Amino acid sequence: MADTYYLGFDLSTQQLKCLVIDQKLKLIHSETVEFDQDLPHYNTHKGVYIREDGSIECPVEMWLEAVDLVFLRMSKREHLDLKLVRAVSGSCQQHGSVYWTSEGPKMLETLNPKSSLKDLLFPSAFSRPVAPNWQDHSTGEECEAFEKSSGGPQQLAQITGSRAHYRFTGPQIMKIARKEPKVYRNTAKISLVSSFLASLLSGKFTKLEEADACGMNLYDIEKRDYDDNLLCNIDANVADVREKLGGDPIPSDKVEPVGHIASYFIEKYGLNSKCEIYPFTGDNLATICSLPLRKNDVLVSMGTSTTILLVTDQYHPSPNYHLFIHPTLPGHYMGMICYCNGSLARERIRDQLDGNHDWKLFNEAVLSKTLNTDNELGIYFPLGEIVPSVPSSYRRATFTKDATTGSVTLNLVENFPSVAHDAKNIVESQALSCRVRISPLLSKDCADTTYHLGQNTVHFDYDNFELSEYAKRPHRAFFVGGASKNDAIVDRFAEVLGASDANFRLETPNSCALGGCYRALWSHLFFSKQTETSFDKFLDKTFRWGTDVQNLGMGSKEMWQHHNEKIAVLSALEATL
Ligand code: XUL
Repeated sequence: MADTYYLGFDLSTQQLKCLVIDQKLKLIHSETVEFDQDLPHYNTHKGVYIREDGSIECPVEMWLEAVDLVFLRMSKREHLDLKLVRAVSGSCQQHGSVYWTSEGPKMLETLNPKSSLKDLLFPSAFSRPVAPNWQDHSTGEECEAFEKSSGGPQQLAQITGSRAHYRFTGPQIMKIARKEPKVYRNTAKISLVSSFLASLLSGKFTKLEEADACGMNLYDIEKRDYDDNLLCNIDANVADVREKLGGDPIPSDKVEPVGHIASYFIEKYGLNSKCEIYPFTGDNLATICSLPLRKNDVLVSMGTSTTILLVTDQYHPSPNYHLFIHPTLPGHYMGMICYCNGSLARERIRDQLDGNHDWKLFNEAVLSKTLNTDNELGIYFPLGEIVPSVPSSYRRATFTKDATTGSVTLNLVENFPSVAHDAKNIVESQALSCRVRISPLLSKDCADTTYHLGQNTVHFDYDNFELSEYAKRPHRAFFVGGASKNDAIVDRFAEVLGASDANFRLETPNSCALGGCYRALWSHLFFSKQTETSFDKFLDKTFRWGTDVQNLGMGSKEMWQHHNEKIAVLSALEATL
């Protein structure tokens, strides 16, 4: 069978990347345009402008130029025949928004290949030359309005999967409607960055993609419709706001191209007229499409901060994390839990143990069987934390538990007997916090019934559950990011989370763009009826398990049980923050 190619774009903050894979998922080519280096005339710093009033924005013109440049470079690569590309999808920075004039969408349909996207579209296709970036923090008043209009953070999270966030598109559009009324009036259509790029490539205005639309604080996830009450924050003329957003988003369960590649790219760069464009999504959503993640699997990204992405069928929103509709698995959601205190907090303790920043002593403590921390628990937040939502704080405690009632008595202490205790305790409490936050997002049948955790009620964030709620194990855990290379840290995390089926470690340098490639390939096969397999099963089968992941083996079940003992203690200790 002749080779066919699939493109996955990633329009992130600092670069535009395009990966090419073949039908066997083999990487054929990777092309990158770095905004600051390759397009220095825009004078961006790490891809953005930071304004005097603190707003953070990206020049849309730069993105147009980057799209031409990435295609120009690819068209010159000898080994890459762009005629073989059958389908395209991709991932983009979440929450950003692009504002079109009424001429803009029409201009997309008649792009002359003799010119450039920038000269053809800029500035007249856009009512605003810049797009708000996810790092923007200037929408405090608008966020307040969103939470007020829905009844509070919990109610807003219940409707849209998240409480109000500065970066979310609804508050950002509201700010523009209030502070730049002329711009807002001149705006006929609004794209997310993902639907903007899909629009450029398909040569027509493309609706928002449903999963990415969940990052706006506007979309009612359970009703799968915009919430009129929330739209009202932008403008009382709700029908007009809906019209600007292009009507209902493209449902995630509809596998259909948004169109074919625009003739501009066929004539200019030699793409094939049969090449299909599938919906683009947000970068975090594309990351879960780059891995064979099924329901009840979790991805733990261990960087400066710790981020958990998981696939769930439980709609259990919280103001402390995010739920989005899953981009490719109908009836499922992606949970995203972001902790501020990850590596940085651990490194502080490492440096107290070893002035040369060496992990040896820290790791020995983490793995030590003789260092007894059984009746200790610590909380280490050098930075303010999101989960739980508290300012910078430290707590150390020893505890006793009443054998009959299970009630916990804490004894707060200034220090443990040595810093080695902190090393062991920080890794354990970070992992335990992840465990209790993912539990309500796991299916009921993930509960391990071997152990009886007891009926006492414990409190975490906005939840009051019986302890038994926390007897759930994810099916598989995937560890990525800098700290996942540290065996001691990752082993202990795996042990506390207690995945029932497997623990894997992997490197994900291109995950967002790869997610786009896989979505393009699977969508093409599914739409052309070459496969009936669902996305997760397809990826599970085609994924290169032998080469792309390292199996870490199973954590000890006894050790998992051992950590059960500290769940109520963590709840009690968090109550002191
Ligand atoms: C997610 C978020 C960031 C951006 C990065 O909510 O704001 O991860 O998507 O591009």
